[in-house]
Amino acid sequence: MTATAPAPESTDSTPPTTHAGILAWVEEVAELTQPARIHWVTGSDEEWTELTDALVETGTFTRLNPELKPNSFYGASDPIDVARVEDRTYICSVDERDAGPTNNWMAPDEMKQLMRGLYAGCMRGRTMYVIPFVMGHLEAEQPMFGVEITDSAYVTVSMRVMARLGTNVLRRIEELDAAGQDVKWVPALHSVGHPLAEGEADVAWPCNETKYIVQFPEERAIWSFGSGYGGNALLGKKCYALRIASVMARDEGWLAEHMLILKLTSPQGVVKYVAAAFPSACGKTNLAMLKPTIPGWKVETLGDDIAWMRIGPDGRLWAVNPEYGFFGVAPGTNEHTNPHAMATINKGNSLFTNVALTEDGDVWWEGLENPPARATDWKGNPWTPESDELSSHPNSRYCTPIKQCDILAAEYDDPRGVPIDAILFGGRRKTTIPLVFEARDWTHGTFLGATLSSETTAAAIGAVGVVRRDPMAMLPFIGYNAGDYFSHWINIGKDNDAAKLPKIFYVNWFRRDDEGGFLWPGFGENSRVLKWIVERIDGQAAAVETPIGHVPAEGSFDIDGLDLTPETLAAALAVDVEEWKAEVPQITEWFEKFGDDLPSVLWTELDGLKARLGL
Ligand code: GTP
Ligand code: SPV
Ligand code: MN
Repeated sequence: MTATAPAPESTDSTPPTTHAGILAWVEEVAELTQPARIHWVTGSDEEWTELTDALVETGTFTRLNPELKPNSFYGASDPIDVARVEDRTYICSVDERDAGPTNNWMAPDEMKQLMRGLYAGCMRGRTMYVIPFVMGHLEAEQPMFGVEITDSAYVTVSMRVMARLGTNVLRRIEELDAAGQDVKWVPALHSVGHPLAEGEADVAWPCNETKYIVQFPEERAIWSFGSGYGGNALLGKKCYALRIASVMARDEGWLAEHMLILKLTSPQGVVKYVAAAFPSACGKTNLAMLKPTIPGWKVETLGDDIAWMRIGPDGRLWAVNPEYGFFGVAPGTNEHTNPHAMATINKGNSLFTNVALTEDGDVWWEGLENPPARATDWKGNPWTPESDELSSHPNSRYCTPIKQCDILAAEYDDPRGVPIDAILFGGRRKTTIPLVFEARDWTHGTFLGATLSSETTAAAIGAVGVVRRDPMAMLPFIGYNAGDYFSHWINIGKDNDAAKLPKIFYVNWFRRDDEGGFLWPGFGENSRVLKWIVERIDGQAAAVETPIGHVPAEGSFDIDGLDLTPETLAAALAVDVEEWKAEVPQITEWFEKFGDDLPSVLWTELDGLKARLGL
């Protein structure tokens, strides 16, 4: 228990805007939630300092050693608030069918009534922060505005890392409004659900056992209650940029996807742009910042989690990253696996949650070099390398500005984005799925995406290591009927020139040998997979046709200088017909969930696979 948070000095109840819609909403929320004060977030450095100082004072944050991690902070959550809560996440469309069959649903009015009950007085004793933000560029043709209201200073400073926000966003909204444009902005309401009675001391990580993460797709509104964790609370990220944006994308003919974006330059100077969808904690951040092991190849980063993709005037698919920071999985990150992420966070200005705190005021996690002799683990207990418990939660995270990334591609600042040459789907599978193979065409690629499977991870509450279908790595993020989502993907292929669309590939870094070890070394060596993909696109690399798609032909895949036997590579690339035959009933069962909403071409694709497998 620590002292009640002091009011930051810039807190001022005089609203710094005349925008009627925003003012009315802020007033309505304040009326309902009864905050002690209202703070309109400016996004200034002074404000960051005030807020982080206050968070240190309340015990939420510990300031890290400025010589090691300048302007950086450590925090530990309540152990009941460590990941996304998929079973508490709802798509409250007017019609239940529009949420089905993969989302939780409740009628919007019913949900609102229930949540108004939870929100009533929920900000008592707290500051209500009003955060004007934009996902993507402020200079975009149609800027994607939002306003998040939160009663968490932790969420406010995390939002400042992850999204473009503050006074200039508010000014732009007002400008466009004054110019008579119908400016759309997504109202996003968040509360940790932990009001403070008069004189009651705050806790380091306020939250509530009851949690709701709710999207209203028709209204384009977000209501979140009870959690301070990333994807549940930084509402610009999964709630807006994926769940709500996927609905906008359906209506407007574009794609909002759970994908990294990278730029790859060959030794000959040929540039390709790659987007890749892997489920949560399955390797997007690591691939996005990959340091190639093969000579002469270069990777630059554009995004590590979300891609918004639109068909450009040239008929190609152009992608932008709507985010402004990385919210990355800490465990496993080190100088070998992800040196660029290490360099990014070591520049400072970063927030660390649920990792271990060392005695010299640094952070540590499993997989990082040089374990400290002693540390405080994420639960606040003394920890040594001999301890039985993990020092860090498996879903512990760093939150760091993307602008600090030393390999950020210059195109990151271009509101038009980059034209995508290849889309990769991938998951975490011990068996069955080869290291890499190529789809036969866009529709087959959509089939591969729609049937993507992966073992569950610690990024969401629930069992870990269970194989589930995670279509396009979007299972927890599709904001509408998933059958319609598949149709939308199919239509993108139908309505556009196939020759100009990206080629689709499927990868699996996680296949195991009989002893349980990874068959493929992964990380920087994944550049070899990217090389094969680029050479396929340019018609240079040979492939063999198999029942599932095109797999590297012998000799076409570069393992020069890699300590890997041809037999191991063959095992990593193998298409085992028996394993695939076992996959078919699972795909059938998955497709049956969708009833008539499944585009029939996906059944046709499955029939084709069965025929090729001899079923
Ligand atoms: P979210 O932020 O949850 O969306 O996750 P992500 O897809 O960005 O995953 P990330 O890159 O953070 O990787 C998650 C875990 O997978 C980390 O512990 C990595 O060390 C591990 N990982 C990433 N790439 C590879 C790889 O090529 N091989 C192996 N074996 N592990 C990997
Ligand atoms: C994920 O779970 O896919 C993440 C982390 O990227 S969160 O922002 O919490 O969703
Ligand atoms: Mn993610």
